[in-house]
Amino acid sequence: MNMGNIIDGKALSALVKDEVRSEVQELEARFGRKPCLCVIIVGENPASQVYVRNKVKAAAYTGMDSRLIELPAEISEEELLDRIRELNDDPLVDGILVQLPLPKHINEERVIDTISREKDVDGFHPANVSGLWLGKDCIVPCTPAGIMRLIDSVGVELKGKMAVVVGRSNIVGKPVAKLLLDRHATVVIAHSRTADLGAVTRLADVLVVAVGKAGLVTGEMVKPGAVVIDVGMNRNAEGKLCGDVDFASCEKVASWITPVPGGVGPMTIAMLMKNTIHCFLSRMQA
Ligand code: BQF
Repeated sequence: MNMGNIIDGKALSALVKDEVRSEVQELEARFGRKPCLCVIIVGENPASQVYVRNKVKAAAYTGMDSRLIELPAEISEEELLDRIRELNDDPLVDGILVQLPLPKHINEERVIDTISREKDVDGFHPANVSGLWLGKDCIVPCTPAGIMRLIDSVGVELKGKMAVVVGRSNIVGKPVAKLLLDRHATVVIAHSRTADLGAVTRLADVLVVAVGKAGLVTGEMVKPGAVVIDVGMNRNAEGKLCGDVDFASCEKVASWITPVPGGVGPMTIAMLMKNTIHCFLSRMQA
């Protein structure tokens, strides 16, 4: 078996963004305007600032319009909700995203509920969450959608395979488990309290790790030939970006593995562009 192939998320994300770029041109010709993504950041969290910059840059690359709205950390929840409502009512805005996490005095759930579900490019609104779990056509959260594209890029058949997702967040673990289930994988959701995590992860033909703990998964926890997807975004002692998977040891055992950086992260951004197109189209056709 061919071990240790690296799945190039950066290259795949470039393909997806190029696809979006030509879609943007077609949409502009057909509807007389480009899709517009609106990104809201509250406060000055340095990681969040990098992420929103990545999103605005990607939008520019695809040729779509974007707006970056930077709000002070002290803004009241009511004021933020008012800004969102304005954008909900703005016919020139197709996608609205509020960068998480938010300052502690703001209730994230209220914020997410306030974004119009038609403009919810993150797929976090309860209408989209329920749509995903009921198998309806809806916006799929960007990271889970990107993970599925990465898995599909290596041509592995999911039907009948064992998929283990480590992590149970609403943003990654739970939705990616549902997407794997839709593809007829047998899905196990493990997490930080799973007893003998290694015994569970060793069952996986496809292993998705989204916990937020550097080095959580090591080579002896991976089944030989497994596809390993690392969703972690941690900084080590030297300030270097690293995932939840110990790349050096897992790479020797896995058939395919995503690196950090350059794996899931770029695909998250690319799928955000796809979701913006999706929102634009459903609004234009409503
Ligand atoms: C790369 C995110 C945790 C919490 C909130 C490219 C990104 C990251 C890495 C990026 C992430 C992570 C984003 C790389 C957006 C992914 O080259 O490896 C892009 O911008 N991401 C976010 O918006 O919120 C997060 C992780």
